[in-house]
Amino acid sequence: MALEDHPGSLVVVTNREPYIDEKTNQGIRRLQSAGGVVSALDPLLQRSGGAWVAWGSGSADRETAPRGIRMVPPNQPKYPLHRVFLSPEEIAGYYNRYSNQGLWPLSHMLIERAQFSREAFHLYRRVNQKFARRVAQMAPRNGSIFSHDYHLALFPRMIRELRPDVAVAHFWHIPWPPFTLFRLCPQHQEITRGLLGADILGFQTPQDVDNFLTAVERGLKIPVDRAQGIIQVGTHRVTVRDYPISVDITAIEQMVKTPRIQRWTEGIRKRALKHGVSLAISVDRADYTKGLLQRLEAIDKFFARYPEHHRRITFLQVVVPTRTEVREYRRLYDQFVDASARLNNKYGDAAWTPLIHIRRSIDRPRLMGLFRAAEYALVSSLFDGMNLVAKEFISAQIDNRGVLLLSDMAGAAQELGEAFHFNPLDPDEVAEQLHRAALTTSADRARRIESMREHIHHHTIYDWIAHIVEALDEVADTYAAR
Ligand code: GDG
Repeated sequence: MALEDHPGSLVVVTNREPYIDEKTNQGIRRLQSAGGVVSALDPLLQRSGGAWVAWGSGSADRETAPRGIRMVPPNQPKYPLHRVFLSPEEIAGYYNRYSNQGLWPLSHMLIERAQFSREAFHLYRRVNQKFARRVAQMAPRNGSIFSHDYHLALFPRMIRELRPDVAVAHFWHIPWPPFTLFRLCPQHQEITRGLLGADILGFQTPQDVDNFLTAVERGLKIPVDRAQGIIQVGTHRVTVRDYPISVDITAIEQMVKTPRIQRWTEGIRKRALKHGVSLAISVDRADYTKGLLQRLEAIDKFFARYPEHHRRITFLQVVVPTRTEVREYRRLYDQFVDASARLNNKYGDAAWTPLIHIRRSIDRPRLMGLFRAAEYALVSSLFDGMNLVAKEFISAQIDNRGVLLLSDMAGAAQELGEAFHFNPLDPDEVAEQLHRAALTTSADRARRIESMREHIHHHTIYDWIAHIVEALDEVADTYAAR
């Protein structure tokens, strides 16, 4: 049965909220989260009238949400956003420490960065419990819950205990590490068991599914049916599958075709042409998993080994500072700025800047216009659940002229076989692939881009949602029939 047949039955649960209210000198400013997941789930809830539950992180969030509920979108209210408010201690323990300094680096296999403590876990559990209690109070009878990511790993089990009548799908957006590594998390059993509270458990790639099933078998000693991706925990059945996330390619195509964005793209192209350079773009949050410093090393290698590309290619790096409350993130950003300056001093001259660095976030339509204007995109994550930037770049390439250079370690590499792949820790290989990409014919570029565009057209963010929600609906129906 389709979600449309049960208006109001879906509750989306995420750490980050879709609409944030911030206090400014000019009054309250409303911000909308621009991420791919929000922009796909928000219209769904607007249509089907469900609800969203998330941490109320904005400085004016309490003010604009009497009794913790804000109707959104603010201009045309369609569904309730339930805000879960956290104390500074909870934010530090649940968000900055356990989630971002523990589970995040460990899931990306960067073990020396991972820090765990019982105290942080205690706060992580407490916040997951807060979310579960809140959802338990408001979820409709036999409703469906779609919860997300590593911040809320304990939530599925907690909500199942409180509300056995609801169907739960949980999606894990980041990689799931091999068990030999995952067991380093002191609470690995609780984390795995927490997720097993879901009915549908989604990961980005078959490899992540495989690693998770091993964690269940070896960490919890629960048998799994690998062929079907099914785990039976007592009377509860969990279906584990890969659901690779994607983008709204049609919306991106339309975005880059609007007159405003066409003019912006033309302006960028003209400026590049005037300087005789092609643009190679990278866009990331300033996160160590994105391989920013390794990328600069590879660019250095590229210019050192292939001087014929001097004054021919300019790397444009949009780096958005992120998680700045965590010291390591601030340090990474500073290191990136220093390394960029060194690179520019080494190779640049009055007429040519090898690497231009944009620090601020660019609005989404312009970013897509930039993707269209660029001739290359360089995505060099050390590990990445999927990497939506890679798919957005391909989606924006409506002229079929760009080349995607993509790390083997991004989930997207499994689907985008026509990209130029490389090992992000091998600067020589990245340099060689950049050189190869620069020499490729326009016919070859067009063939590659077209094939990847076709793939994305058949695997959009809406297909992703539909597959998960359909699976969830089936479970909800069996619960309702009980
Ligand atoms: C996690 C997983 C997985 C970036 N700078 C600007 C901007 N962005 C947008 C991009 C893209 C998004 O942010 C980043 O998504 P990614 O997928 O690349 O990476 P994470 O943020 O790490 O996301 C990842 C994802 O969840 C989804 O499951 O793919 O593996 O780590 O959409 O365009 N957007 C705008 N201005 C910027 O300056 N407007």
